[in-house]
Amino acid sequence: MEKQWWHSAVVYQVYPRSFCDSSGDGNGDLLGIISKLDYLQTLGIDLIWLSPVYLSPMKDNGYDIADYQAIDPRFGGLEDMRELIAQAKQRNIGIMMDLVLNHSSDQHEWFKQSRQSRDNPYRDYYIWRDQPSELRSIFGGSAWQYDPQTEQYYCHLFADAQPDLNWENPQVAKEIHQMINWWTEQGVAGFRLDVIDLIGKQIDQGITENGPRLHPLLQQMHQACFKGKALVTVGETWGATPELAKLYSDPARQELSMVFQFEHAAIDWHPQHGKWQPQPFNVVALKQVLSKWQTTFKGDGWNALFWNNHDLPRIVSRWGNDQQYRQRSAKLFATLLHGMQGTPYIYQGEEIAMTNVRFEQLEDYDDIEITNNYQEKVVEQQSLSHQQFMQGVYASGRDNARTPMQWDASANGGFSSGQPWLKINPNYTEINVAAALNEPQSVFYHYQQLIALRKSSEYSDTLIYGSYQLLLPEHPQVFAYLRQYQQQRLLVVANVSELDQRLSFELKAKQVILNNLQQAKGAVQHLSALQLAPYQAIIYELE
Ligand code: TEU
Repeated sequence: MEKQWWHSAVVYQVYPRSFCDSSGDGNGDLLGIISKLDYLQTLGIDLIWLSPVYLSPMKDNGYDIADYQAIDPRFGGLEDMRELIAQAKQRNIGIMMDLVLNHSSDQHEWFKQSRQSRDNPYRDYYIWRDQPSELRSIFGGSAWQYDPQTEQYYCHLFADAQPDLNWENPQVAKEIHQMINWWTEQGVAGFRLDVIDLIGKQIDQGITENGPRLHPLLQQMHQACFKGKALVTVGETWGATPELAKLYSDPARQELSMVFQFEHAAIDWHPQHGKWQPQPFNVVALKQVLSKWQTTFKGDGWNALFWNNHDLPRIVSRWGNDQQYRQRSAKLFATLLHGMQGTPYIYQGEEIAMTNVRFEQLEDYDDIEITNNYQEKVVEQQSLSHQQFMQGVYASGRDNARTPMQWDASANGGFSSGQPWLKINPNYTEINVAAALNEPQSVFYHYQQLIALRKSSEYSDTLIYGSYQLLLPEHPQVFAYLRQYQQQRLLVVANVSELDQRLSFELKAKQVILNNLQQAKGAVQHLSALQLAPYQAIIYELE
């Protein structure tokens, strides 16, 4: 396999509205991000994936774009963006822009034109029909919105303020390509492509995901925008199977560097109610899914590794224990992920084990997915009670990830001197960056060590390119796997439970590389009689 610079990269996702507010208006901004670059450099990351900062009415927090080449005034201006790119570059950090190409905002000039008249030159930039189909919006309700001006319906797979672009129209592709190239000229290092598996849709056949035009469109985009440039690209693909992931990320096919697959992220969703009624966490199922992905690519694709993003609940609350074992279980999940093959992504606050939040009132939540689905499931269909739905929000709501970043114990967690756009998690007085930096055993330093191991240690090749083999596949609580590269072998072993474990491996430890418990090294030296405490995770080098 030909090596690529981004094989060894570690990415940090910033959700700009909630990261750091320099202006005091309650919204994070670009100058705020610049002020935290030293912090990110200390962590050791290579790339920042910046969730959207473009001009937006913020119906979906920037995933509704009104102008792809302007910065929303809440976040700053283009000068600030150029400054961020330059300042990051000085610290060897690249910026990945978030490309939302399936839809725009209804406030985008293209859509304003499109809805004017049926013969407007921009009419076919969007998808208009005389009659709605049965298609549902991912945010609840019909995917079709009637527009009285021209007496037709437009398609929106997300909110009605997010009309879907018509990728059947070659002019759309052309404009988008120009826009992407303009961002590349600004010096960005790559792109994350939002719900990219939807752009090949055949709406009249009811095909939305993985439509027949998807890969031809991506190959065309590659030719027009990515080819021959040192860019990294990652697609968001909820429906990806290993076979589909190869179509996107096999270097020979010239599409994307890698994709986010979500099989593990949806593993505990309810068959009918999805994320709103999560089922008990099953370690064996998680091991199966992740191991399948770890062994799927043979130079014909690449994994993107993540537990969290701005759409998912916090991993420490979801599958760890965010009370008694908050730090230890957060380190366990970090160890499991960063021990695997692929490019790891860290979501802001994950590195200090920020937790889910519980607001009593529905009104304290901002997320359109929460409010629209409440309307559909509780008010209209009455398929879930208010209480049931709130439990779902506590477990899975997207705002769990979006509460302001907790920088210190001062008012509003040091996020803003004003009123934050979304309430902060009240636990900021204890869980914050300042506290983590002051404590040598904190989750932050565990992430820092994992990144350093991957990037600049004698184990780098094994962590990045080594083969993967799952051990104890049926064990209900222990997740253990081997990584091997040439003569070097590593064992990652983690007790994903609150029980003590006794294990016996026919393997010989050379040394302990990382342990999330402070212990004399001899205490865990013998793999033939290994005792693991609750949520203990260790990386060994083997003989
Ligand atoms: O997310 C895609 C998406 O489908 C999510 O809404 C996800 O399915 C949902 O959280 C599961 O219940 C992307 C962005 O990451 C998200 O923030 C946007 O809201 C969405 O696209 C629309 O642009």
